[in-house]
Amino acid sequence: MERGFDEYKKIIDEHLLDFIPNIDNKSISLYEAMKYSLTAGGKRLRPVLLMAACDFAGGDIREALPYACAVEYIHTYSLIHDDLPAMDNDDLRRGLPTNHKVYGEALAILAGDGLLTTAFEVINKDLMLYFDLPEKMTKRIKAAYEISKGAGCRGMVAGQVSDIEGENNEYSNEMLEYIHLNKTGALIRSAIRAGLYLGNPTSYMLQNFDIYAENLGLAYQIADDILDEVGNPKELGKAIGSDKKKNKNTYTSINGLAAAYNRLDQLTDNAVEAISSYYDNAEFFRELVLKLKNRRK
Ligand code: GRG
Repeated sequence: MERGFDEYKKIIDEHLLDFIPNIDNKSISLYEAMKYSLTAGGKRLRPVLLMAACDFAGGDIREALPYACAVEYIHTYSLIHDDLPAMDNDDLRRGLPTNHKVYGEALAILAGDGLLTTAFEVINKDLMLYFDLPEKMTKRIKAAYEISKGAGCRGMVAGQVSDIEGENNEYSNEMLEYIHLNKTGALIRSAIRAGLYLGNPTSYMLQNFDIYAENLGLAYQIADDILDEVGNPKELGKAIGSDKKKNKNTYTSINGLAAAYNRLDQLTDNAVEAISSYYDNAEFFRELVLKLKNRRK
């Protein structure tokens, strides 16, 4: 596989709005609020992972594009809702005022709803193109299932509920990992599995990448916890210390900063090890997890 992160990201950035359906002019504020958060920047980690996994498994990334964009719609909805006063009540995201600060709470809720439902509209529309091609249809149904499972009440939504309920309660490390694996890890895992299914994965490959994804998801969240303590607000595009202010359970609040760095190293090593049998063929995934360990935003 020869493409790098920036090449996949460029494709996503160029096509992210292409799959948003025409919204009646009478509801144009909905389109504007959805577009505001979609185009506010962002690393595009999940759609890039989906495309890279599809490439890795021998698929055609042009066919993966609607699924990759759908995953970014779901991620963006989750950020809009997470920032709402009823959840984390944040003013800044990706260096810009949060969606509800610009459009008001009601429209921000609806923009999130719009993005979430559009994700599945896009996926279903794509599925309908393959009625007569059962093999391609099967891959797509598996990808669609992975995405809906990761986003839903056995994935991201479940993790978010436990995260919110944990404010002002002290959690065990086991509970904290459950939250991380679901709130942050589930959609990352779904993106990777969906991408693999859109190619031609072996069951061995699916297993190896599950271990990779799980470790990457946990590592990503622990890096986020560390950044919330020691990050640079300018680089992060948001204030630091917000977890502490809300009495949130984080890896650093429970175990301290040094233990968090150790755990991050350990998880990164586990992820690298999970894909080591592919040697240079999995270089993209190895480099990515190492790069994310040292991320500053
Ligand atoms: C509202 C159901 C629901 C879920 C929200 C994603 C999420 C769940 C909450 C965000 C809280 C948070 C800061 C989690 C830490 C890890 C994370 C998901 C960070 C944001 O994702 P990035 O780093 O952001 O991929 P960009 O802006 O690059 O897309």
